[in-house]
Amino acid sequence: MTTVREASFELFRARGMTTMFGNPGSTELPMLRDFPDDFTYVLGLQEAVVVGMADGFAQTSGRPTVVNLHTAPGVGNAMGAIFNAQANHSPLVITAGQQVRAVMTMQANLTNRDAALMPLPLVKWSYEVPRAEDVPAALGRATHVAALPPRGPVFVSIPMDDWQAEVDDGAVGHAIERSVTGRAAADPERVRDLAKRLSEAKSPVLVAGPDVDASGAWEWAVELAERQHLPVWAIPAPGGGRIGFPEGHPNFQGVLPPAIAPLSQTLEGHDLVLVAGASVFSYYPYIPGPLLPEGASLVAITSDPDEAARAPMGDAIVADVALTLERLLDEVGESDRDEPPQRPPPDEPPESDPISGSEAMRTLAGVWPEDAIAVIETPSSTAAFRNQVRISRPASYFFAAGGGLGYGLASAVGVQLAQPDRPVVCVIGEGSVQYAVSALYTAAAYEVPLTILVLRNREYAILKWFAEFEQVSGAPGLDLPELNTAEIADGYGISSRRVEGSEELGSALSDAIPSGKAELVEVGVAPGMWLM
Ligand SMILES: Cc1ncc(C[n+]2csc(CCOP(=O)(O)OP(=O)(O)O)c2C)c(N)n1
Repeated sequence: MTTVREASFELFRARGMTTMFGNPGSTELPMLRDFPDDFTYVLGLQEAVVVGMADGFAQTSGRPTVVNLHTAPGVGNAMGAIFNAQANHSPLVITAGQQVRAVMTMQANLTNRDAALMPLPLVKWSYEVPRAEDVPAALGRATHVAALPPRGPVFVSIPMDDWQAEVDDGAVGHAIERSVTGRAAADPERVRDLAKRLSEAKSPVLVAGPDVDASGAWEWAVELAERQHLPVWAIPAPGGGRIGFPEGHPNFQGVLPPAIAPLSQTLEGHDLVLVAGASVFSYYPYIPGPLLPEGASLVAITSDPDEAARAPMGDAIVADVALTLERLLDEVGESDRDEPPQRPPPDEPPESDPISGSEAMRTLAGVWPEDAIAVIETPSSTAAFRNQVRISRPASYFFAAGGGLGYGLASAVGVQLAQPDRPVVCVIGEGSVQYAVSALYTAAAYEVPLTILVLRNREYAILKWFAEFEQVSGAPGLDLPELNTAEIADGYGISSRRVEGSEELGSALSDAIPSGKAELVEVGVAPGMWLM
């Protein structure tokens, strides 16, 4: 007879889910007993790190990824990271241990009371299995729900005595064999309408979002822009977990500002705004104004019905972005509109001591390997990174669309684990490092060859910018005078160095990126916001 544990691992194995991220407790040990040799357990030392690593791994591998957390406190620690995973559309199958069934009603120590309520509303589905033998079916269902569009995290609470129970082999066989696919094609009539609107528009513009990349629509977006002579903008940076269009491409114009009034001002002169693979829009801060420029209409293509429904303006087509753009290309020919204007190359930032965030990003751009992947959590230098480095390959940029710090360092470890042959560079503020600092342990222990570039500006720079914007004076807690991240990294077993100036920075990065091991480079930068 087969046990719940054997059947569950068989199900994971059949779906290629053999890398699991976790932090164990006593309630999880029965799941981990005799851990199969063909599985990898990646230990994170705190649950926000566990989920962040799994998020990067799931997005990069494209597969649902198993996470195992320690009953209520483990889930509690993970909540901020689960929030990010939801915003990132990251397919995580999150499991947590639970007390044995016999003592749950008396609420013995470690019982997760109302376990399925706890991660709501951040997960797509949350469940505690009614009978032990149903665990494999619940995990099967969880995997399908996580992977169906819009992808996202799901949660299953599993009492610790369930793993030894025996299953119905026939039923489990069906659960393991099932395939469920969710790439929906758009209504052909709507696609023809859109093609007509696009061809007839005088000055259409394409706005590319993260799901272009996640759905594999990158080449279709490029083809559409080239054929229709479309200028292309990226959605506002805070909501953009991935890049949907090559930022060094001649049609690319830049990153849209994140607030209502300046965003519509930027699109002025366009009569049709085509948004692909994004919500419309993830605005912040609030600067009221018209949602669209005078005379413009908008159409969004998204695989997420909720994104479509909640948009404050425009029409939407709910369907797979890649399939829809591919079909749209069948309907549109070469345009005779003028080619869009070309964005100038990035400015050379003025010299300063310490260097500006822009100069640090320019130095990074100078040593950037063509196939490198960026994981970004450097609030005051994100705009400078986008402008200076101009990532132009798919699946090469990851950012917390939810805005919760702690994603960057953790996710970078997961991205590198899923892509061992591509260089991964995490660019991160010294404040942000602290939210997931123990990811350094996993990077060292699992020999993850990640490069971490820490920008040390001795403050929460972006919050000082917000304080000015919100006309808040006298707020405490915005300075970080002496945080030595390089020494902290040493404590976790990561080789590190502190540098000053672009020359030292360039040479440190040139050593670290191809070194084949985890290295941290900390550079001093001037306080402030760096937009160029
Ligand atoms: C979990 C979480 N807590 C707090 C914040 C608020 N927050 C946004 S940016 C920021 C400062 C980050 O500092 P640092 O990484 O040094 O970057 P800098 O702004 O200096 O570039 C903080 C605290 C957040 N986004 N997420």
